[in-house]
Amino acid sequence: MHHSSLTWVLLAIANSPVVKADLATTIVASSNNGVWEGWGTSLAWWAKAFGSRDDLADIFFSLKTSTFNGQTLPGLGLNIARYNAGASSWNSYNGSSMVVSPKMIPSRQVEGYWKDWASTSPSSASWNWSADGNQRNMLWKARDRGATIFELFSNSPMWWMCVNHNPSGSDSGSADNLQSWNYDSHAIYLANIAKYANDNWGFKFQSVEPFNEPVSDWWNGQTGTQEGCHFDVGTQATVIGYLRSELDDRGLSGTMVSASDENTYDLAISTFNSLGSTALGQIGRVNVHGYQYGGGRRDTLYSLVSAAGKKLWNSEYGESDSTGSQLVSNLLLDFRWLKPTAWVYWQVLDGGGWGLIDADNDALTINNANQKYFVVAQFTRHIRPGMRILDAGSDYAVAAYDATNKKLVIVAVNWSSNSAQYINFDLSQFSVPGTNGALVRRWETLIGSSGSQYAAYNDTYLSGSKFWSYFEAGAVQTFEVSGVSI
Ligand SMILES: *C1O[C@H](CO)[C@@H](O)[C@H](O)[C@H]1NC(C)=O
Ligand SMILES: *[C@@H]1O[C@H](CO)[C@@H](O)[C@H](O)[C@H]1NC(C)=O
Ligand SMILES: *[C@@H]1O[C@H](CO)[C@@H](O)[C@H](O)[C@H]1NC(C)=O
Ligand SMILES: *[C@@H]1O[C@H](CO)[C@@H](O)[C@H](O)[C@H]1NC(C)=O
Repeated sequence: MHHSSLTWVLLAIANSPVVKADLATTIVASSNNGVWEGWGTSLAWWAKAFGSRDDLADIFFSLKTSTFNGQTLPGLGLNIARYNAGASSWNSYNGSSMVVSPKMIPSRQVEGYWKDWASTSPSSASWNWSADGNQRNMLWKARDRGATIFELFSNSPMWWMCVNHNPSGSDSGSADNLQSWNYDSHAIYLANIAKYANDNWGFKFQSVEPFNEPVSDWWNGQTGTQEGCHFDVGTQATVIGYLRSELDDRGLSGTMVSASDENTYDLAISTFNSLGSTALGQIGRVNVHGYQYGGGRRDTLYSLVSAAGKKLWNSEYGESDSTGSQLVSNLLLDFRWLKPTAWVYWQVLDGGGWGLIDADNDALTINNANQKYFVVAQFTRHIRPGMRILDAGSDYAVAAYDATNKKLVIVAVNWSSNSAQYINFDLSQFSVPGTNGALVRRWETLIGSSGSQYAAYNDTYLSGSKFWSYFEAGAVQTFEVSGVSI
């Protein structure tokens, strides 16, 4: 810091009527927590339900403002779409047909492309490229609005590859459900989809993820409500090898294999440590889910993955807190300790507080946006692909730098449930910390069930190399400072 804290307090007093409990935040200009690849959502269920809707595509994948159900919704500008290769089909072959869990939720059955094992050739009658039209439509709508990164992922192999023919998991939940004669079939399935997309769908999948929370034991064909499959780590390693070869054989050596989408940071660490050097060498990126919330060793996972020279994504995050509080807390922990280069929400449309917009994917009804929607907008509309993520030295803020436009973005929150305060931002470590007196644009959303929803203000100015803002309790604020050089 260039200024003493006394100077600081005097400055703050001179510029604001009341100053209490100030928090000083120094943005670490020399830090580099990675080049941001973007924000995304998995398609799967909500896109199967609503894949034909242009209005929803605008809301999630563009930056334009829409009116939806009487609400003004700033577009989230998501640029990553994860497409779910289905595991279900309703045909019979050689006397076999799909076994369905008694608890299966219909909106979570995703139709797959490979109907039977008669032929691996994608042009044979064993393959139906018309399957799953809705989810694919949303993929194209995302692309048409500027999404640039696509991942193909699997929740379960096709039903007929599974031991019990049930794509919700083995009968015990904890046993591998992919039959050993189908280890390569699962890889062929995904590689054929990636190749077909490359040749016919007008885009390339950047990566293919063959698993979803594979070491977890809740993928149970008797009780499952969705598609899922357990894979022991040794089986994961084998399938990763097949997938790498099948992609290469189709001229897709530039398509990454990502793994393993484990449920928690700690499970991702143990899988990473057990996969073995061959499989690790075949993975381009580690995907992890954020369901450990405030727990787990994000820092250890980051160290392991970065030391291995691989990328790291939080490829799936979700919870039922519609207020946005949990989301902001966990996202800021991710920025500080996990240092992912992309962050992907699970289902942007869903019920029970899980969706950014409340919806029922079975009844096909859509209600209002949750406050969580606007909280997400505070991040996704400002921290954009290509920016360098900077350390703000705290769990209540993150910063990002756009070198092309010399723009600094800061997103910060005050967690206090019953009191407000000023938070100060010190840019003195930048070689040019903006221009004294210049406007700092600001946006605000209140965590909770009501209050500001991405309200914009032009009322904040740089004072030397600092600025400050009053934070109501639960306020999430985004700032953009122009003319900044590192
Ligand atoms: C939020 O405000 C309260 C009360 O002024 C303060 O004690 C707390 O440290 C603040 N927390 C953050 C993370 O800004
Ligand atoms: C069809 O099922 C029979 C009896 O289970 C089996 O012997 C045969 O190998 C199967 N054929 C194919 C193509 O799977
Ligand atoms: C392919 O899938 C579409 C969509 O579900 C379905 O309408 C069609 O009947 C299927 N065709 C074949 C040959 O299975
Ligand atoms: C703030 O100023 C910018 C130009 O610097 C303008 O584009 C924007 O609309 C203004 N926002 C508000 C809320 O007045």
